Amino acid sequence: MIATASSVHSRKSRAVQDYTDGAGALDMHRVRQAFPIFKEKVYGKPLIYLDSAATSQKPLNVIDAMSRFFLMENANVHRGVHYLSERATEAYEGARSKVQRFLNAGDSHEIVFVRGTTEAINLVAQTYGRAHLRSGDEVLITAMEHHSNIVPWQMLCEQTGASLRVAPMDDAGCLILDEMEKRIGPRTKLVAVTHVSNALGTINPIRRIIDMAHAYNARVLVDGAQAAPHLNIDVRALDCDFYAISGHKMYGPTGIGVLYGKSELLNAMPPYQGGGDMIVSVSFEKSSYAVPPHKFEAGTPNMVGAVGLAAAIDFLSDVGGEALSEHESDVLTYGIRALSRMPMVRLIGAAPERVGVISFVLEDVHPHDIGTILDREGIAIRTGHHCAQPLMKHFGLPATARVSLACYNTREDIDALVEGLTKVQAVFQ
Ligand code: 7TS
Repeated sequence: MIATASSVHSRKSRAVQDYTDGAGALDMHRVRQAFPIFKEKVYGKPLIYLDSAATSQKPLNVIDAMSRFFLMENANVHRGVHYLSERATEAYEGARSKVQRFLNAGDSHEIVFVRGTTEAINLVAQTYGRAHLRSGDEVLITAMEHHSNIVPWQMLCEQTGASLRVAPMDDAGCLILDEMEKRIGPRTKLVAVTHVSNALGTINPIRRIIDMAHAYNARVLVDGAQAAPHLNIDVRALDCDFYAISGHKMYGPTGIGVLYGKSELLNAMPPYQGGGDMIVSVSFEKSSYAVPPHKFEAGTPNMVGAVGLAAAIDFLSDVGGEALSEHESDVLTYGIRALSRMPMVRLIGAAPERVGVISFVLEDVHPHDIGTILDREGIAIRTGHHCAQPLMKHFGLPATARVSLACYNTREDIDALVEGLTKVQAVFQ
């Protein structure tokens, strides 16, 4: 079946879904109904999904948009003159424009599709980093980074002779900004910092950090993997040089993410991978490269992933704004209070500005056992080091139990968690 003009048109002028009740709050019945997975049972029990920082569940409009692409628009992009190829290109480039608006980037050429945050950071390290860093230069990261914002910089430092410095955090899980500032100077070429900690939920004062770095002409990469599902992101207001996100953590599919980069930086950067679609001309003597973003998108891209990400942005815009942040903050505060009332629970991290995450340990119980027992109750949490081993070391822990929230979680989910943890305590008392 070929997409008709009207089916394509319907993608463009989609019907906005209203997820609020009459009073402007989220209608949780409607929100949860948007996620088919909540009809599933786990060990015969309703699914309580508290692991959205690992990956979020997917709303029906994302699943539908992706299947519609395969059913009606599938062809390779930027290649054919035929109808479907033009449709697919329109869908893919339309998704890029949607991401541009979502991040408030000035130009859609500043939006590079990648596999996810990990690839975005590696891209910057291996292109911008290798072109600009020399022995004696410094890359500054922080003590709360995910491994994907540590290891690429270590690799870059090994390749260039630059050194890696680390800004410390305090025991509440907040960056110590004075100490961070002391580590920024004329040698600093790049600062790479997470917007929101995946292990603690801390929201970092990114704008201040960017100003500190720019005072020394250092470039700043912001890891926005955990910020994108929860916060309004405005790359121009932040004035960040690079911003990285993953589709799958913000209600979109896996295998698609975005690197935002300022035009002048992307223009001057060498390509990341070579291949089709990133060139202007190729001869055996020399090839010339396309302009960004295509210069960084060698090979057939994840077209259906981009379409799914665009649908996820639609979902966030429908559900989002004030109502969503109020709801998420209500469930987070309720959860922190409920867990802090449990005598055996020790909460890890207490940043005043935080979103989405509660990390904790239970006296004398290995986090893995907590996760396993909760699982039998239908409750999904993550346990372990959360790919942030240096952060765990700071707290003197090998692992924590982590509850992470999304728009579909409710106070009832927290009540079920507390009940589950009471059972865990009973086993180990
Ligand atoms: N940065 C942060 C802050 C993250 O939380 C993650 C993934 C990444 C980068 C990497 O993202 P990816 O999409 O490229 O894998 N964080 C987690 C987590 O907390 N649990 O599982 C994955």
